[in-house]
Amino acid sequence: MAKAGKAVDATAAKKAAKLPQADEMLGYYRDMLLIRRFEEKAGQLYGMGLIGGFCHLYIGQEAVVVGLQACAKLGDAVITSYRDHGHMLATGMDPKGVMAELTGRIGGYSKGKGGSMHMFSREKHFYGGHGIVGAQVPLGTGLAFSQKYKKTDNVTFCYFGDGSANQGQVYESFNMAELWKLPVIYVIENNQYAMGTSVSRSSAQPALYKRGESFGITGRQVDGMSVLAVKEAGEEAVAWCRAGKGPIILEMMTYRYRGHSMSDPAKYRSKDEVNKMRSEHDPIDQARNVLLTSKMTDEDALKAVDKEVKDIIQKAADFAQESPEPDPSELWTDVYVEA
Ligand SMILES: Cc1ncc(C[n+]2csc(CCOP(=O)(O)OP(=O)(O)O)c2C)c(N)n1
Ligand SMILES: [Mg+2]
Repeated sequence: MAKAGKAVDATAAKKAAKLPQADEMLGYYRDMLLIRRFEEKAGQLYGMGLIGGFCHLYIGQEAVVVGLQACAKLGDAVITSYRDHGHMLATGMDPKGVMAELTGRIGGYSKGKGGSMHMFSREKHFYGGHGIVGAQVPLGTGLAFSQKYKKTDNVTFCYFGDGSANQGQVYESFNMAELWKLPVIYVIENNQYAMGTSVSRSSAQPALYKRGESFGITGRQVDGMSVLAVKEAGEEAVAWCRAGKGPIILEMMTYRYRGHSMSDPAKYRSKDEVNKMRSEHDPIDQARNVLLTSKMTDEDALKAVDKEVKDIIQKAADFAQESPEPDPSELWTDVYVEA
């Protein structure tokens, strides 16, 4: 496997990336933990039959979105696939509204009518949540076009998977984005599988960061299990786009611990492979190690964060079960834009 994470001690982390301030690092730990606990709870509620339809968990990939959101500023846009709960939480969307959407309740972001794959927040500049593989890539490119056309200095983070990187529409988007120098960061979350198909079985050019070469788009391969490595790469990418240099590709080497969706028994990979990633490269454990070995914080402070996160998630789960189902009349609303 290429460059997926290394077990990090504080010295290695210092070499790999400049250490941030203690409160920043603790913030990354907290934000990754929030996503992890949210997803675990969503998995539980799904198992209890409280969530219907599709549900794709982000567990294992938390460092990617948390590290990149740490580089974002107000007005920067985010768009992604169906594996989207982590992105919503990282943009600051309310865990209650996200969880209630999963349970199909009126308190959800799409009033319970969209479910896991179809949530949006104009306020947080989160543009979905897309179930069609690769569909978010031309849409994200369009968001970046709008940012440039309106003369903002915002950027778009357009996330897609290794499997999606083989979609034709990705290359049409690359062409236009480079031609018009659009401020879009194409984030390829290479978790090494597209459903049950590994990158090596499906990709003639498995180094996905090179996929923009024929358009003149620069690409970087990044350890997506290390929030610090992600942040460092993100800062370069954001500065690149804000300076008007056009798009850039970040291939994040990452891993999902759970199946593709809740119905995937994941027979295409061994338990050893998964366990090795979890025990040696886990992004949250790595952040914890950095925090403790560099003495940025202590066990008590981490316990307080764990408790805070647990409470938020429990409240979100309660809200998601108490909020009523949408009234049948809701079938007729939100179909078209209502003036
Ligand atoms: C156009 C299209 N083709 C096929 C599918 C079925 N499908 C859903 S997810 C998926 C795999 C995508 O893998 P990847 O892009 O690596 O994302 P990941 O699930 O690993 O996050 C496929 C083939 C789909 N939703 N849309
Ligand atoms: Mg994948």
